[in-house]
Amino acid sequence: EAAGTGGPADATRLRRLAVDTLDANWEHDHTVPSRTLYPHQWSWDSAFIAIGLAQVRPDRAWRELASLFRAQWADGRVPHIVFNPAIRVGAYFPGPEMWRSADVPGAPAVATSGLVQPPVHALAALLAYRRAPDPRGLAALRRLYPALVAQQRYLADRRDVAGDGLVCIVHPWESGLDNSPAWDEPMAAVPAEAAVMRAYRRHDTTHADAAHRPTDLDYARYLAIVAAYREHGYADRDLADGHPFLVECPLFNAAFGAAEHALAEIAALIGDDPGPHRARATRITEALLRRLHDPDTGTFQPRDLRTDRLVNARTVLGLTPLILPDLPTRQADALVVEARSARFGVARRMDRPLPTYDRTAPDFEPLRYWRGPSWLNIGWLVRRGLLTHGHPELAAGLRRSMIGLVAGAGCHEYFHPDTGAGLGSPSFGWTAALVLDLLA
Ligand code: 9YW
Repeated sequence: EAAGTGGPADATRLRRLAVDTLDANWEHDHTVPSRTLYPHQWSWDSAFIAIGLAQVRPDRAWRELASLFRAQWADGRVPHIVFNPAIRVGAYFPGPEMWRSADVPGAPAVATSGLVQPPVHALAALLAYRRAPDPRGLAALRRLYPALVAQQRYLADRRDVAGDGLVCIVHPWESGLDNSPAWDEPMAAVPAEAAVMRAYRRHDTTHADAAHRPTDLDYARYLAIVAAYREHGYADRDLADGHPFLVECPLFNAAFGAAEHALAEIAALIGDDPGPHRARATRITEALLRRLHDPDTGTFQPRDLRTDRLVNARTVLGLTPLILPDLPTRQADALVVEARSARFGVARRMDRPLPTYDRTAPDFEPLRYWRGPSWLNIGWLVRRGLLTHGHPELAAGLRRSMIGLVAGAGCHEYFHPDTGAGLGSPSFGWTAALVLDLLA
């Protein structure tokens, strides 16, 4: 166990650090993930952040979610970035000039991206309410509910490219794990050259070590996919005919299913019918089992719709369907075996943090972003899944390990998966919010 995670004084110190970080990143109606690297509002960041804010600043938790959903498009999509017009043009790349959302009918007045991120917002809203179950919270839930339903409807109606009941992501950024090895196979088929990046100026590599970030070739492909989707008017019609990246992601779809479970509970709280949400949740879990479960490995793998094959890389994405309460015991048990294996090392007493990628893989990279480092949001989801499926001791081990990371290095964006050293942005929103949640 990392030093300094034991006593109540340590917990008080960590809580103070987390609240200070959230306060410092608060920006009129939302929280920036990082003042330097990410000075706008990000979709799934806001969801995780609301969970932590609910404990200390419940009013801000609801404002965080409300401001994000004000930028929802007419088709129901919740954009993955909402640009703050007060931030200097060029402070973040790619900015509004790349997305040109103003040209798209149905986009909001504020500039946004055209992509989405994992829909963890209904779950966040439910958990925020449970932390602060007062009339204001209930009123906020009531206001959010139709927007959360529309978010799910967009994904179900427009993004089921294969017609199999699962959501297809059209860009690695939609997964939230941008450069995960899970995307290497589908990305290799996207035409682009690293040289394209000479025409642009990346900003991430001025705020963070380039060796810890995606490569220029990754970025060239990211931009090629954005351009393809934008030229298509961000319309989701006919994607199967030519869009260069079409993947069904286990985490995205687990979040999609968990959202229906959360919506059922929210519906019951506000006097609406939970039945349709429960039925949809069941269908999503069945589709995940049918389409993304790999019986050979016992884990879940992304499906590349362009080849109709499961991706081979064993990433932490595969463990996240544990958050689904209706995942059958047999498959849940197999995921726990995978989590406890040398690949991920989840244990009652963890000797190292949970990595984002199989640490025994030859291309495991302990410093590079989503290709190895440990991230609090992923640990938080896996811990939730372990609790959901009756593994409180493993969940406690993971919790201790995550708190130890923040105790040792502060509210960093990600952490070295061997040493626990802090990497990326030093004052990161969801790290602060989720450690508060873990300490509650
Ligand atoms: C980028 C804000 C976002 C997260 C993503 C993460 C990163 C943006 O930062 O993407 O420029 O690389 O991958 O999950 O939402 O924190």
